Amino acid sequence: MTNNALTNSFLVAILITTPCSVLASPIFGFNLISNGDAEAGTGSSDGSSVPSIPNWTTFGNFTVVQYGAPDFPSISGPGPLDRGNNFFAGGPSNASSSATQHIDVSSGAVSIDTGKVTFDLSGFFGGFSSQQDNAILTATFLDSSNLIINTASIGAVSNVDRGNITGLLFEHLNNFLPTGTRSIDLSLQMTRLQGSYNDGYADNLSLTLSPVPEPKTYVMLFAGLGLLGSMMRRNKLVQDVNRTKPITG
Ligand SMILES: [Ca+2]
Ligand SMILES: [Ca+2]
Repeated sequence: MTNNALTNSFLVAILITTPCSVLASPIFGFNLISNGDAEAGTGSSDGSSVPSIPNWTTFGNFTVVQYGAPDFPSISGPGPLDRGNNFFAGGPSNASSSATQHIDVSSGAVSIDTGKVTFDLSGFFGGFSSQQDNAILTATFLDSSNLIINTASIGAVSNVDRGNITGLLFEHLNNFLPTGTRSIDLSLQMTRLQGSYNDGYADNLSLTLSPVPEPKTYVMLFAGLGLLGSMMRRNKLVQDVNRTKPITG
């Protein structure tokens, strides 16, 4: 390999790795919630049982129910297109139940503390018929001492929002992640306001973190592309000159 080829390879390597190095942390760019779709494990076929739910610590009769169970969201009513088999539900005979999950994001500390990491919290939330039972997902941002920096909540889809139809609607929140965040506590709270069953429902919960690219990253990228382009043109000139050089001797 010639020096020019080596230099070009080096530049290409820089161009490929520079913007991506920002994304190198394993906490960026994918759903950080484990079993956010309630599909790990078997859901209750009628809502009356309370199976254990992988990846979540539950309180009260928080449960997972199969779509299509009688008097619950159906397989084709309002809800996610990719709803799978199950959704989270508040469960039988209780006014308040919840499930929590702790997410360590300390590996992204350097990027997080620049103040240029965004979080995206989303999910489907709903309830039963004209009842006001509801589900709320709260993300609590904690520092290295597990002290609360800030919180963000979505959900609380009302019966009016649903048009008094049993089902789930999409909710979404996007904002900057507080600097100093080292872990995130997630809590899915189900609240019963009518009847005996806690009909707070939720599914397809998602929390993703994304670094906002620095403007200088683009400057470096385009500067690098320009430099690479000029070097390639120069190399082509050299090759052309070599190709047209008269054969001597
Ligand atoms: Ca599901
Ligand atoms: Ca109810």
